[in-house]
Amino acid sequence: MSATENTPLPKAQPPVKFTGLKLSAPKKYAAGVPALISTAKHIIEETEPGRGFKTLMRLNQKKGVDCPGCAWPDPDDHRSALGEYCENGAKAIAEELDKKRADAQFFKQNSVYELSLLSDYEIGKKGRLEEPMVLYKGEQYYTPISWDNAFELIGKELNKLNHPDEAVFYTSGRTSNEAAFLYQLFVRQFGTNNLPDCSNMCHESSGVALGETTGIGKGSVKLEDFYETELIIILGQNPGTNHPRMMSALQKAKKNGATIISVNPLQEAGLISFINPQHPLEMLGSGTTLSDEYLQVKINGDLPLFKALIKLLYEKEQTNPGSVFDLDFINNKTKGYQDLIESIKEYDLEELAVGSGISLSEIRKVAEIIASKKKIIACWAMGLTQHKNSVKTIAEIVNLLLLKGSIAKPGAGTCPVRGHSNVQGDRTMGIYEKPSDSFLNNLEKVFHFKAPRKHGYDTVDAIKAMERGKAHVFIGMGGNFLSATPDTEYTAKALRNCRLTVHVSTKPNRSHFVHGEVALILPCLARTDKDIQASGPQFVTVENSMGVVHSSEGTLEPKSNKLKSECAIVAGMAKATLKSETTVNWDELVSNYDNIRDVIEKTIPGFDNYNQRARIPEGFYLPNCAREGTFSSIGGAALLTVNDWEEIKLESNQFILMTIRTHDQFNTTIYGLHDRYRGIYNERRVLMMNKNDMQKHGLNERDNVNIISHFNGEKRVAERFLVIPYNIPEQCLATYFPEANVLVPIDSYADRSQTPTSKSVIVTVERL
Ligand SMILES: Nc1nc2c(c(=O)[nH]1)N[C@H]1C(S)=C(S)[C@@H](COP(=O)(O)OP(=O)(O)OC[C@H]3O[C@@H](n4cnc5c(=O)[nH]c(N)nc54)[C@H](O)[C@@H]3O)O[C@H]1N2
Ligand SMILES: Nc1nc2c(c(=O)[nH]1)N[C@H]1C(S)=C(S)[C@@H](COP(=O)(O)OP(=O)(O)OC[C@H]3O[C@@H](n4cnc5c(=O)[nH]c(N)nc54)[C@H](O)[C@@H]3O)O[C@H]1N2
Ligand SMILES: [Mo]
Repeated sequence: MSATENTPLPKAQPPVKFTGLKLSAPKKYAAGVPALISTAKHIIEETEPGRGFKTLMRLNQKKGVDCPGCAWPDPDDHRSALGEYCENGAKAIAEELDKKRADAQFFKQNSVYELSLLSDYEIGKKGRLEEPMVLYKGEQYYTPISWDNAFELIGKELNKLNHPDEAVFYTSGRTSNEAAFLYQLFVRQFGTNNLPDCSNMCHESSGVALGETTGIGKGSVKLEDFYETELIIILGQNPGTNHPRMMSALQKAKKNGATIISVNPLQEAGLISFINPQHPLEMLGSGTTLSDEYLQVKINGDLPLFKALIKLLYEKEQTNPGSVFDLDFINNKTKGYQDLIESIKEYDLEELAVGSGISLSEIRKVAEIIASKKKIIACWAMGLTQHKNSVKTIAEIVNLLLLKGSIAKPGAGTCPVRGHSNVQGDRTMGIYEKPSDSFLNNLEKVFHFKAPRKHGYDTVDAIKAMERGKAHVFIGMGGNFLSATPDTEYTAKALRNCRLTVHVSTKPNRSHFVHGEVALILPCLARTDKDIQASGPQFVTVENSMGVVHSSEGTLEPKSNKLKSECAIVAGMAKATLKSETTVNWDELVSNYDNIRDVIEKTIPGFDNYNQRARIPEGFYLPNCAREGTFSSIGGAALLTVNDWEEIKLESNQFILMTIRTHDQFNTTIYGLHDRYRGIYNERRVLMMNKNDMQKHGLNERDNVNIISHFNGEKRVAERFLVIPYNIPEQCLATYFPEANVLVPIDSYADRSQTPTSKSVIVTVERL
């Protein structure tokens, strides 16, 4: 059926429907029996349980399959015989093994507009994609297309462009090293560095801050460091939900005597205490208390908090030089001490305390703890990276670690906890819009072509380019670009402006329904699926949050014979686009992934004997100049930096809003409707608000409100949320991603990393 004049545009935002909110008291511990029950429920309801449980047992085992959930590392030594998995890893697996099929019949029965009326939860439950689908210009229904025709269509559209820079090639962080390497090679042979990725919205601020201060845009710790550290500071991270396997590392640290300080506007259950569901005896008790100190900062209060801590530590150091700071380390391994101290002196402790939302006496107490410790690890995630001043905040945390000599020694260092299971590996493989010259030089040497040198678009710039008609083709290697990016309606317009949008996906998502003139969905094998190429079964490699590269091999028979691996899909696109112009034998590379690893070894430092070491069951560590203490890439010394602080000024009716994850989602994939640890059930459209603020604004529990964001005189509205009283600092609000992304202005991003400010949106609330 063709589109008529009256066909409405598919919806970019999920429908506004309430699903039946239930509330209970927030939990005081993570995991325990409810986690086991939830694990079993997801496996039994969504998979054929034989396949589901078999996969769980192999999860994160040596030579097993890497969990497609988060990027937390696996223990080098002892791994649980029950499978190294967690409740949310089980949900991720259940998604991949989904019994249901989003097949040609499904797309025939539902127009794109109809599909766009479903909630994200409903879309995600439609099952795995089966075969390539196309939506031709003016049509309302996706129909099947052969792989060859799909590749040809892509090649034709790409070659029609006036310049390769008119295409955008996005990557989400599940893509394996092998597929990522091939993808960037294809894109650079095509002639552009337009390689935005999910990292731009995630840990980009960490990468920028760490790269400049420690010489490497990655963390410096190993998992073993957790077992011998004296102090762990966890900021802006909710590990009970988003990195549940981190919980056992925290528990072990605690048992070995470490102190834990949590910094978070919410009292997250997983930071309070933990009952290990893999230890039956523990299930009877009350668990391990984790945080010794809990600093419930205001949203974005971390920078003034760390300034205050550094100021207090300096004052104490003055009374007894050498007792607090590591002077040897400062003198031999850092630059910038005097400037940092001079700048810290300018700040007033009372003002910093007010800015942080923590009383000065509490800050003093924490400073005393830090003063006495020599081995400190700082962990953080999105609560730090998604603000305007994120790069400065993270650099300030590095300042504290450097002053304490808490880097480049056992039990100490930086730990940005990564999100997607291979987001770090993708960057190592060259998925980066600002590649270094040395990376491009190597690529040119190995593959004999002229690589583009002009830096490409990151995520925010890519959206703007499409919106302004400067880019006409969008290709997404995984991910859900429309729903993950800021400013949903603006991004929808950007995608609709394209001549062609292509998504390489495992499951349907909203980005398939808000499309360019022509749209393709290319279904790929998932992590758990068996991947057979010309030379036989293949494994892939990934890099975890701590720089360990290891293998992952799916063993389950794919449910459709029309799925291709991501590597094969890249090769198909590359051949159809580059034709005789390419210097790469794509078929040979894909026939045996050892061939891909051979060329990676030639191109990227640190991958010597890649094929041999990829077969070491526990994997191998990549070089890390911050861990090794050479700081070689920045001239041999780490940098202490001056990071000025300016408070975000709110008017009396304004709030600062953070957009966070529930316990039942993986980014834009919604597993269920509960946020169990926070005691919020069966509803995602909730707005967590301090009781005093509710009173002040005359709001009652479950009142219906619109949330309105204010930026540069522009207004954006997220319609109809239910207000609930919650333990959150005054003038701070929380709600869920992706429903609230419509509020995040495209022009509001972190200085220097361009990460959208998803955790600090200035809003007002309007009662309906
Ligand atoms: N099950 C599951 N696992 C996941 C994901 C998932 O969606 N589901 N996503 C993956 C990905 S891609 C990522 S990046 C990670 C995300 O992992 P997290 O960063 O833990 O995810 P968020 O839900 O965004 O939580 C941010 C936390 O920061 C706090 N916070 C917000 N603003 C501030 C602030 O200004 N200061 C401080 N100190 N704290 C603040 C919030 O209260 C919340 O606890 O998880 C990964 N793992
Ligand atoms: N407001 C707000 N916005 C945010 C955030 C926030 O905290 N608040 N967090 C940001 C962060 S940290 C991130 S990382 C981004 C995430 O952004 P994305 O990575 O773009 O989004 P995901 O939801 O992880 O992508 C899910 C889709 O990936 C596909 N998929 C799953 N597995 C595979 C696979 O193995 N291969 C392929 N090819 N496809 C697969 C499925 O089709 C699924 O629909 O969102 C960002 N957006
Ligand atoms: Mo992320």
